[in-house]
Amino acid sequence: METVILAVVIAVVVLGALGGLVVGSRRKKPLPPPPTSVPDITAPPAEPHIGDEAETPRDEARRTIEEVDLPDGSAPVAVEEPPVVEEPLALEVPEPTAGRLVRLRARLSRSQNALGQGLLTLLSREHLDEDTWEEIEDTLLTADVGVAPTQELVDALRERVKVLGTRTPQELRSLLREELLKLVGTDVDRTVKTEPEDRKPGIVMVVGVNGTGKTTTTGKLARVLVADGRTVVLGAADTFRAAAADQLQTWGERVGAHTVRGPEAGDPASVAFDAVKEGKEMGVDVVLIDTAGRLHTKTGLMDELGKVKRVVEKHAPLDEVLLVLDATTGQNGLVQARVFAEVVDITGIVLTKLDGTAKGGIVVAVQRELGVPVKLIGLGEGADDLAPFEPEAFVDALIGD
Ligand SMILES: Nc1nc2c(ncn2[C@@H]2O[C@H](COP(=O)(O)OP(=O)(O)OP(=O)(O)O)[C@@H](O)[C@H]2O)c(=O)[nH]1
Ligand SMILES: [Mg+2]
Repeated sequence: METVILAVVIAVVVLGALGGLVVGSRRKKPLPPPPTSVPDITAPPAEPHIGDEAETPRDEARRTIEEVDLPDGSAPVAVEEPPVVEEPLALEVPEPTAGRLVRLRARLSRSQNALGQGLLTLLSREHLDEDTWEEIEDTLLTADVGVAPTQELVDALRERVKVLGTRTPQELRSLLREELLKLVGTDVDRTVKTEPEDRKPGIVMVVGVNGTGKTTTTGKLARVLVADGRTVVLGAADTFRAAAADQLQTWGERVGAHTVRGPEAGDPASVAFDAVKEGKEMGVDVVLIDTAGRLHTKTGLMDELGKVKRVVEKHAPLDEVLLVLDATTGQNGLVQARVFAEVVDITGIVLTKLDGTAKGGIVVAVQRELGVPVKLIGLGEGADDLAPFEPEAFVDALIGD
């Protein structure tokens, strides 16, 4: 019995010593080297040296603000937080989609005058000499119309102006309007396909490089659909950041659309798959899938996007794959477009941030490049600042009334 007690005592002593060592070695800073000239051997080793324990040990118990006495000596009063009452979110009623482009036209023309008005001014010059035609060409190129379309337009204008002889401003305007419309294209179907004939839900996937406006567009599109009386499920297939799913969910909550999300850093393809599955089970009209932004040059990420599409198509073919392009990036958008189109068969283009650029000509260039129509345009950060692309309203906005 005694030996057991002895053993326990020894163990406690040894452990205590060890613990002290560990804590000590953690806390103590190395002592400054003793001065070489006059070694002070009289100082007791326990006396603190300069720099020793200058700061409060981190693990020392601290007083919280409640424990600190107030200056008048009165004890602090514990403030009780009022219970959080969860109010049901009032659903927003999005604006109808008809006439949106007309409403947002001012946004477009504000920055587009450079193109439309610039061309009109040039065409109205008394002498349309070579220099003027070159300026017209430059105006178009600066607006990102693209080389081939610019050449076509200039050739057509030259021909028609010649035939016209005298030019009234009115004639010039309608001539330019016609030619620009030809370039933009009036006979393509620009409806966003969300209503397959034989099944529900319609499936739309939104893709593009980082920061072009995919999530915003997905949210705005959900509102457009809800405004048109359709039901929507959102798929947060951007699993890179939790904030991305939150962002999408917030858009959904505003109009009562359910968001399907997965674990952070999870497989985007499986989130997209589940979103369509839930959409089917809930019997909604449309499932919109938001994907993570990815650089077209990262092959791994592009492959992943291809996989998302293939996995979703185990349910049904996608009705739309919308490529979101930031209009302010100009010609670089074309390079992106080409690569995305190869990987996921783009069916429509959304040009965002047209409110902040004079490079509206990109509409023409990108359609040419892909042979895919621009279906929607983003004209601001507001929730209803997404408009169906209507060539007439667009061109009218360019050249003004
Ligand atoms: N002015 C303007 N801003 C826009 C438009 N569309 C989107 N934005 C803004 O662009 C920024 C990026 O939008 P997001 O929707 O988060 O872009 P994203 O493509 O989802 O970004 P990642 O998921 O990070 O790749 C936000 O500040 C939007 O408000 C638009 O049409 N006009
Ligand atoms: Mg996003």
